[in-house]
Amino acid sequence: MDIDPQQLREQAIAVLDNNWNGRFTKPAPSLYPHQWNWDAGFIAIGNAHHNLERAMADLRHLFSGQWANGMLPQIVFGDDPNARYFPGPDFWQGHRSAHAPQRPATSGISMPPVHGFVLWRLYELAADKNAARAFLKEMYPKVMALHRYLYTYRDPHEEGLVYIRHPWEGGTDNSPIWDAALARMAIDPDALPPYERKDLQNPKAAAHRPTQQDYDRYVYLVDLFRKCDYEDDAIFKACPFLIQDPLFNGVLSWSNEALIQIGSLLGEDIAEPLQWHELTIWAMNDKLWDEERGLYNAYDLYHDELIPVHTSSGLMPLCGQVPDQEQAERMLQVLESSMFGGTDQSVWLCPTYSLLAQDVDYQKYWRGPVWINLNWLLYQGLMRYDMADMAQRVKQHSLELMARYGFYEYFDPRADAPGEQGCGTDRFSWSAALCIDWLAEG
Ligand code: 9WN
Repeated sequence: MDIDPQQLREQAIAVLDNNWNGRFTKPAPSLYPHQWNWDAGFIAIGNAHHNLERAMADLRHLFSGQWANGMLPQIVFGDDPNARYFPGPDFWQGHRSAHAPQRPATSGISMPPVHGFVLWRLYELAADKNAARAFLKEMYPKVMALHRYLYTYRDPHEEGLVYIRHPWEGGTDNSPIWDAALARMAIDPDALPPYERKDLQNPKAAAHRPTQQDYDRYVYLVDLFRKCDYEDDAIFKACPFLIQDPLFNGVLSWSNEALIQIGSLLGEDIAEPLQWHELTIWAMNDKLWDEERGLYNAYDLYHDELIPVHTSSGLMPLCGQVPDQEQAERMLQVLESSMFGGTDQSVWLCPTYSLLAQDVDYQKYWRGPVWINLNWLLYQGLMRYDMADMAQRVKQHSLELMARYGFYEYFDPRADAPGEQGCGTDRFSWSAALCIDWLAEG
């Protein structure tokens, strides 16, 4: 299909403009009416091409919700009275924490730390380097505080691997990676606080959203965190969901690297990010790398076992240049294989879950569909290893999906799928933003 880059770019900018509410960019017009953490990072990359002020405003707004202990929340709530989202601020009860800001209201968990490499990208793209440098100076301590929080409170054995304690922290809410840990959580649905999902009101998204069993567990965990007043030590002792995720730690590695670059530019002492960087890369290769399967596993810290499922999260450490060249070549083979369908004309790259898995579900959220942000991370990773052919394939598939079907949240990976390929909400901000970034490369 011939893509009209100019037209696609204009459409993408219109999506971002439409989702901008004057203070921050929403991930989507109605399904996600507040500000989300890693979304804000990807959105800033898109805006940086034509509206650096907006990119900076979004990140400033996000960090206005940062907690005093450095934790950067998954959601910073806006104050639109018509916003319908569960769980809202009343459910999170962030005020129970001694660290949460008075305002804005936030959730009490975090998300993959994309902000380091996002800042560096903003700087690279900026025409006005002085303004961009001043912004780096403003943000560097905040991102450092986030990473310090992660290494202090989320790496209990000081291994260099950070754990997440809720599927929403991973950003891949119902990924098969979490299945076993969630299934083993014995919860009594009658003992859960009452709640009403709002996500099912979106008719197109409803069919693909996480199940009721998933939501019961999401809610159970939030309730547990509230009961612990969001104290990390107490949560670590009580929480049955503690997972070291290769996507999260791969992104962390890339951002560590960016903090070294930013710190050097600003003349800061970079000993701390250097140490994080080396340790995390070493630990990922030592503990999470799976030579036989050719990708990185997740590790369940609570049950003390590897989680060997074939999700594309296991390929994401490429973006942080975690594998060496030989490992990266193994990963490329896996991507090319029928698991992810890399050379198969009937597959849109890159499915989030192995197409050979018995329970792959082509339209169910993070259990098979193509997501543009993961494609973008994969593309960046492949480029770092001079795997330009496959990188271009990932890029081309992403652009074509968006040009054909619109800026959807996720896409059915089967090129010959019956019905609609665009899934979830339309006019999804990070799809539009990363489209702009790709188009700018020509
Ligand atoms: C919970 C906003 C977010 C993304 C996540 C995506 C989805 C939320 C939800 O939407 O998660 O955080 O309600 O399903 O899974 O990656 O950041 O776009």
